Amino acid sequence: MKNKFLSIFFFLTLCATGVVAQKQSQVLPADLEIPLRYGAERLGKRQDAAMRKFRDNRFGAFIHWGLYAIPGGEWNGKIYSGAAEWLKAWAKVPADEWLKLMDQWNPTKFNAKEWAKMAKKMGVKYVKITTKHHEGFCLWPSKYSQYTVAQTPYKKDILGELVKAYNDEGIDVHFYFSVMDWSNPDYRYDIRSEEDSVAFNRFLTFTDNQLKELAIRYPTVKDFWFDGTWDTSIKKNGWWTAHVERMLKEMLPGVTINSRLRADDYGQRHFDSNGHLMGDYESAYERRLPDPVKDLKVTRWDWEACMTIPENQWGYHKDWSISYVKTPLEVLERIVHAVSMGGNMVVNFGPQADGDFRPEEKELAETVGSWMKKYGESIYGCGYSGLPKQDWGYYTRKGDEIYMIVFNVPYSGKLVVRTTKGLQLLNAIMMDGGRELEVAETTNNEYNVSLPSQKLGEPFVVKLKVTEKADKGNKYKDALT
Ligand code: H79
Repeated sequence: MKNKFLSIFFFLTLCATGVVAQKQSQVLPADLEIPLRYGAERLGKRQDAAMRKFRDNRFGAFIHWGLYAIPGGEWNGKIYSGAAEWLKAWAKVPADEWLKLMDQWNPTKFNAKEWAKMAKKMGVKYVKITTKHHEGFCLWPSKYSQYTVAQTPYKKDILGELVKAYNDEGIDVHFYFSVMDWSNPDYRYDIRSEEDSVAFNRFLTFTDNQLKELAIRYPTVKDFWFDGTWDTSIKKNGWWTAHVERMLKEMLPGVTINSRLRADDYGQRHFDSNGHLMGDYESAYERRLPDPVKDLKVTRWDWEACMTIPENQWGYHKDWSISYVKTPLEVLERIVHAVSMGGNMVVNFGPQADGDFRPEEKELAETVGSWMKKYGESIYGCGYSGLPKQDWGYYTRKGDEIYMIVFNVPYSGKLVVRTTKGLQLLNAIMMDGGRELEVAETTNNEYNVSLPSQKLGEPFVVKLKVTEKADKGNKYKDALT
């Protein structure tokens, strides 16, 4: 008993000092949890139809499109190598000067139907669109702001056109929304005075209004992905993030919300002070992925990663030569890596100011799309296999089908499969062409799958049929709950 009180005291001290930040997996026993008004709304994964759809989609595209596409990383003759959508900050451009770029917003080549066709061909099941990035410029005609597409030469509702075009192709639309807004003088980085508090409350009302407006104008939206929520001002107003989650879920039944929106009573973000995930899925894997051997804890919750094609450019940057640019193969490997660990992957595109995509992005969409056409069965609706990763590549799994996505063909031509206790391998076929492969059990629970001898030019997939021996425990089923 004494020990218990000591632990509670110790834990509360850590919370107060902020040491218990992001301790994701350290969930306390229920009787040691500290009471929270604005913590996780729910324990464990959501299992309703909308969440299952979110999860089964697995592969999405991000679109970062805003005024930053016009300068494309260059200001007053100087090229800035930082992220193009942050150029206003790098070049210290005052907000009113930056927002004058609106006079040049006239994407004459923009064609929402073409964008949707490109996404469909690439094989993405959803697209996340920047409705408003940090700069404050809105891709929809918001009645709460003077900085929107309606006040540009182009005038038209770009977001509305995109929602319709993607939905017509059967692609879900998700909204990116930056809470931090450099165009609004009421935004505060911290709350240090009564004046700050009054201004920031006005700002939160403005943000609520914009969010309600988005939900009402575009009711087919499936998800809100919040960004720009890391400032102290927001951490001190965790109640507001819980309110936004509830408000959107009431307005749009089934809508999904990322963890990045959320802060709890103590300003803990993503995971609350008791270690429970807030929002519906974890969204901190930005331009990085969990280690496939060491970080298996991520299979306990839903998560979505996002990545750029260059090192760190989300908005259009005119000079991609300033950083390494991933090849389509490297992009594909990251998609597979995420799915193999039970996550989704979103690949970013930064369209040009004229409304067209740069050639590198078009080519990448084509290459990834033709692979998905052949092997998408191993991605969509698939998740963590429960098997230990092997050097040849990644496993994904859908029920009794396990997919081996092979990136590195071993010199021996034999792929090692180590199953868990009770899992038996029945057969192995090449997904492309359907040829059955020879399978030899070498030791208990270890098999060798022999590959055909011809040289294989691209990552390929071997489909395994497995069965669970009835009397043994099934680790994989636990991973799904
Ligand atoms: O929209 C893309 C990026 O522009 C945005 N998120 C993706 C999807 C993003 N912006 N910044 N970050 C992600 C990382 C945040 C860095 C921060 Fe900081 C560290 C914010 C506060 C501390 C850098 C240093 C920016 C301000 C100070």
